[in-house]
Amino acid sequence: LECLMPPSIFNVSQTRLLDNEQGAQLEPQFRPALLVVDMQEDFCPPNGSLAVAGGRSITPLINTLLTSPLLVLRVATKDWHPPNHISFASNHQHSSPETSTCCPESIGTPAIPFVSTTTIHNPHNPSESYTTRLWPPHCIAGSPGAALIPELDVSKIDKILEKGTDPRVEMYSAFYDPFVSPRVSDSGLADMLREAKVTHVYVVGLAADYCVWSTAMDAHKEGFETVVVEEATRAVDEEAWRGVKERLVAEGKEGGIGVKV
Ligand code: VGL
Ligand code: ZN
Repeated sequence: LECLMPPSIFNVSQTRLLDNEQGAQLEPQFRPALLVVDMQEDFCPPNGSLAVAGGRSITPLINTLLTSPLLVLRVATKDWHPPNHISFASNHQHSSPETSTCCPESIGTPAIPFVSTTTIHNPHNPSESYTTRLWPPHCIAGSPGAALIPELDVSKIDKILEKGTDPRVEMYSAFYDPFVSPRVSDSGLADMLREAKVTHVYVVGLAADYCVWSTAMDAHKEGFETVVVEEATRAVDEEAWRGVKERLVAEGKEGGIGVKV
């Protein structure tokens, strides 16, 4: 079983566990958590409205990682949007010529899968804004597409967090939305990790170039040593993943905290 563990988790944890057993430290120095991001039907072939190629194929590895006795916390996230969510192209019919071809009236399969972008303003502070990509409707709260895929061993999960529940903001990260002054949505994940005295955060799931990346950046920002287990992720766009991966690694170097991929 251990040989199946990616070296990034297996090697580090072996060393740290030994330190702890020798009682060298009063406070354990290696308390890893696993974050399983958005392993939902809508992100998986064959029927997902925003299917990521190979999305289902990483589940056996994730299930193996979930059995690691070293983990002090195992958290799964669900993208969980209301039907009027700001990230749905169908909710921006008039925002650009392209979007008008997408789902004219209600939720449905868009004529073209990925259309355009929109600028989102902080509802509490209109001067703060960001431009974000629009998507086909996906992970509508309570719908079959929002369900975790049945292959995932949810019996091992300690806590399931829903994110993206506020219709007014995009929220790729499992921690919070991109606004800072003030923040609009916070899942409480950072507090949960600190309460469990987590030191290391391992991120797996979908999609590498959006929610996994964004979650890893925030985990690092919150002071956790952060590792994306690349074998246990898949990207919407391989090219985009290569780009953001560089930023992850650079971030790790700058802060002196390892963001290993
Ligand atoms: C995601 C696009 C839109 C993700 C979520 O889970 O990576 N991507 N919403
Ligand atoms: Zn989403």
